[in-house]
Amino acid sequence: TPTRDPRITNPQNQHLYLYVNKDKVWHDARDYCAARGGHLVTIDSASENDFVFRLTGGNTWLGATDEVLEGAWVWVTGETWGYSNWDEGEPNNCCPPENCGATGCTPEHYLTFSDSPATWNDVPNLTMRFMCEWETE
Ligand code: GN1
Ligand code: CA
Ligand code: CA
Repeated sequence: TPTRDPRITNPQNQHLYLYVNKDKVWHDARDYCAARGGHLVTIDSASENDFVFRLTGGNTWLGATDEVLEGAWVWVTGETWGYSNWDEGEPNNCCPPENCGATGCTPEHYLTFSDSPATWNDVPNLTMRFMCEWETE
């Protein structure tokens, strides 16, 4: 018998989402989703932001980085950088050298939900849980 598809549909855009309860550095989370035909979650509206936050509870990777050019945030899908929901004062590329992540003292090049619910923060390459998204079946 086939197993039930554990992905959850967002009624607003019909995209499918899967919460992955594994701690990975940002690149490994990105690659995990891509290997399964999806992508690390991207957020293009307040409603999608709310949907993803409710399912994850935060402290999870979002699918954007400015590692190529500091301050130039890009989604893993290449979709337009339009909607954003930065916490006050973010992104701040904060805190070197004491702010160190799983791959060493990397700059804050990776996007996550902040301590303030559902707002965004840039952090170094920590390990975090994450969500994958599929735009089609
Ligand atoms: C700070 O306050 P806290 O620890 O949640 C910083 C963030 C950094 C983070 C790194 C206002 O957040 O920008 O990404 O440390 N917040 C401020 O751990 O400076
Ligand atoms: Ca999306
Ligand atoms: Ca920050």
